Amino acid sequence: MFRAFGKKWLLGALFSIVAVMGLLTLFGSSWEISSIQNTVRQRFIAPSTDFITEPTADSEIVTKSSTKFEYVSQTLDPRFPTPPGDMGSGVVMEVTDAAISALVKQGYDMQGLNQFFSDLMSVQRRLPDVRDNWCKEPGRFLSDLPETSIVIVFYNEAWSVLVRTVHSILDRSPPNLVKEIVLVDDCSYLPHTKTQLEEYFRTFPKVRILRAPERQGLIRARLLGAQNTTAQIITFLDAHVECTVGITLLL
Ligand SMILES: [Mn+2]
Repeated sequence: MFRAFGKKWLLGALFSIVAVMGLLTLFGSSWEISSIQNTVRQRFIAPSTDFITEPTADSEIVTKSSTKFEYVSQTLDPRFPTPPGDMGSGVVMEVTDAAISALVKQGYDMQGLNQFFSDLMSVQRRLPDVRDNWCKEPGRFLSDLPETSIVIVFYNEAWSVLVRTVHSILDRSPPNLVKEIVLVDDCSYLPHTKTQLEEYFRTFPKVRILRAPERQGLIRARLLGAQNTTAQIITFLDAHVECTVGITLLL
């Protein structure tokens, strides 16, 4: 009896220590994250729309001794209404239709996010420039940055989320810095990750799709991708991110 109690107590104490350590890690790491990232995250989570500002100019030219890159904000076609999610805004829609709410639920269950709303947004939507002024100052980049191979592992990722990830990289990175994007399929079974994905990116010479022969798990799949890269620098990205000017947003 006493022994059992003692074990439980020990177990409880251990759990408490682990929990406290977990909390410390959580808060510690979030404090360590730069204020820029926090601001970005807050801005994107906050329902307020004050961050949605029109780009001051259609493009910004970054000139360095060996690098010249133009950040282009995609402009909207005035003939059409502003698409949902434009400039990083959230999709606002009251779902009253039973069929739609079933689809929303299905997307949540499958992906853990509102896939239905994601699918409503453009895969090349506009994003605001959320860089801190310090980051925008000239001379922040090295003039001779090396090119990188980007490895993205996906497993049954939603179509719009995965495709938006790739577009955002290609659309907002200096082309000479992105040597290739290696998409590693960790044995997905959703059909859109197969032929449809291959055909979609067939005209994108930098995008390659690598299929793991059997389920690897995230880290092994990343290593598989890494072994199949050609640049000296490898960048690992999740399959559900969106790159905006000078920064990657974790969605
Ligand atoms: Mn992630």
